[in-house]
Amino acid sequence: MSESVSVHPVPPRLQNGSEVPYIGPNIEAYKKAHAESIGPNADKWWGKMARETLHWDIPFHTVKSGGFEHGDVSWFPDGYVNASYNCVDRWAHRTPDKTAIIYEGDEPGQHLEISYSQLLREVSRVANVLKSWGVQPGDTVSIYLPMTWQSVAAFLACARIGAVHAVVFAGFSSESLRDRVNDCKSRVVITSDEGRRGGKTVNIKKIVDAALQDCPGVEHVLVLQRTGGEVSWTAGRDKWWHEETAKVSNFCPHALLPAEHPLFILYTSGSTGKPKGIVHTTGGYLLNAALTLKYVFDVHENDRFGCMADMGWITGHTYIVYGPLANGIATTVFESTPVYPTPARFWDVIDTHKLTHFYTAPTAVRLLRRHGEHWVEKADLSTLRVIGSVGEPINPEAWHWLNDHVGRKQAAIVDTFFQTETGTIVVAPFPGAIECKPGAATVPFLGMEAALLDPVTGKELEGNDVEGVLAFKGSWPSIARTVWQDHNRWLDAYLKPYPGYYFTGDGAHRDQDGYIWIKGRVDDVINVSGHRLSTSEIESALILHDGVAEAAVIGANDEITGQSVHAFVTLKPDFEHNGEAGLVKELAVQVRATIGPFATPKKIYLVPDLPKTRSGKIMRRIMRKVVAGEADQLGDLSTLADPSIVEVIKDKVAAAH
Ligand code: 6R9
Repeated sequence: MSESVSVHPVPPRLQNGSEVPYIGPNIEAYKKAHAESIGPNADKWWGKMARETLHWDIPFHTVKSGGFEHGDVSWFPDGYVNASYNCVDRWAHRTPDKTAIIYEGDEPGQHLEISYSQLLREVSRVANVLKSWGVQPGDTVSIYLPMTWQSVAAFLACARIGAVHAVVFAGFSSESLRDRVNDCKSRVVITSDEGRRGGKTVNIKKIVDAALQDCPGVEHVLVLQRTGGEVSWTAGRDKWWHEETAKVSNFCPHALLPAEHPLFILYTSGSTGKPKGIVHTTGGYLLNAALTLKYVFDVHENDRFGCMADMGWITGHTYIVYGPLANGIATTVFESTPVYPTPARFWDVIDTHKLTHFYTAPTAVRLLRRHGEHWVEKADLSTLRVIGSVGEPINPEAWHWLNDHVGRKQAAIVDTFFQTETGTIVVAPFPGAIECKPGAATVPFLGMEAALLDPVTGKELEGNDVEGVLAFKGSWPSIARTVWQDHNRWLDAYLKPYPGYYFTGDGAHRDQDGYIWIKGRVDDVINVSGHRLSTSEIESALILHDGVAEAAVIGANDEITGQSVHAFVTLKPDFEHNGEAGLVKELAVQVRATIGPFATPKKIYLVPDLPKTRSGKIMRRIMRKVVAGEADQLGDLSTLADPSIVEVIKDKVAAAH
């Protein structure tokens, strides 16, 4: 592979642009900075960064306590820090009129800029409403909101008073929302009447109403009026955002919170069915959100950052809300889609708002690439300095397309690897220092020590040109602390597989130059358009259908979405249906309704049986190979209980393509 890889030097806008990169001009600068931030220097380095980057209400004396060995990591444990104060008040005091949020609505031309002082007032008002409902530090508040600028205020209002926000991506079904609200026991839900996306109306409140039928603990629902559409109303429980915020004061003092106070819960899929409520704490998470944004994107004071992710995912939490605002720069809240009303939308947004940074996912790049270059050519993209990619490995073709047509060989491309659990970017290039190779996530962030382990022995693989599972030695401030009310699950999934290390669940290669290439998940997690889905979660959704006996779900390569969901389903013997096509549709609807539209299988195959070992284990490997067109490489089938099923599966798959 290494022979055909192209190497791209630090681009012109990071060599002789108006800003001098923090880390540069070459890899030696990175190596020096990294060496000074790890090993025996780590605590000193992190302590200095924490003091310089954040405002501490009460300074810390201890940098770090505990570790991965006992699952008791804590950072700055005796310090007090408030995320809302750090993201809003600091800048509202110094530069009240500076833009905090660029809101780009669904329809082109529908945009607003919100200043730091305006944001402070809105955050304060929402915080005061929550307080008036008795929300206390440590209480959870569930948020199910579309991509409006007030969503940012909802996050920060919680953080201001020490409430723990649990944001649920507004593409999740009512059932998924219900399970999450119940799991974290929220008394309060924040939502909107409707949403707008791609010219369509999304019935947000309707989904919330359906979910809350089975959430007896919810007492208050704060409803933002986004469209003014008709919605059903539960008197006593539902309150309009604009009415409630008009009753309270425009200022709310921030709560004094220990650094280890939980900032948020974010649910994510693992290898088992039930989503995990990943818990992040205030000081450590905020510090790394601020630092990774500053160094990986080389962000300076007057920059205008545009992260196109949804706020309901970790990328949105960290790189729409906390990272940009903790640096006091402008952040973009983009409500629409890359192709609405045309595939020129992203480029128009960058041009209109003079964005300096653009952060998206490979799936969007592949989609836009398919639409052709002519959509991007007309836009003035000369303000862009750094373009980021996240969510899945970026194919070199997509990387080159970004570099040629969006960056126009003047801007840097950073392929950033991280996870809900790591909170913030952990592997990425430094744009002013490192020559990039398309497809390589490149090097560990400062203060972090990546390790490749032999998957079987757990032994660390030294040197270069090695391949193994990706893990991290020692903790860093933004690593999650636990799974909400299930600490053993945290330990079992992440810290116990390789004692002393945090295990990412991804495979990786370190090439001859020491660059890290992420190879994808080594567990049963599928990545569709950057959305993490567990095979067992989708299987469980399918089995909810009356007719389904068993289901096996696999991920297959997909040109646009990276991977796609393929499901093999067996029916109960006495189940009667009116034809396969209708049933397949019903099953797809079942998954949409249970998890959300983004989890819908691309193909569903009805089969008489699944390939199983004699001990009853489903051999997903076989289905994976058949769907990948590699049926000639099925390997050893001798452990199969009924080898004849393989032929049936081959025929089914062939017929469906
Ligand atoms: C940020 C985010 C995490 C999983 C992760 C990995 C994949 C993310 C990647 C990448 C290759 C990158 N992933 N970034 N793979 N290159 N630059 O996506 O968080 O939703 O928790 O997913 O996404 O497989 O383990 P999350």
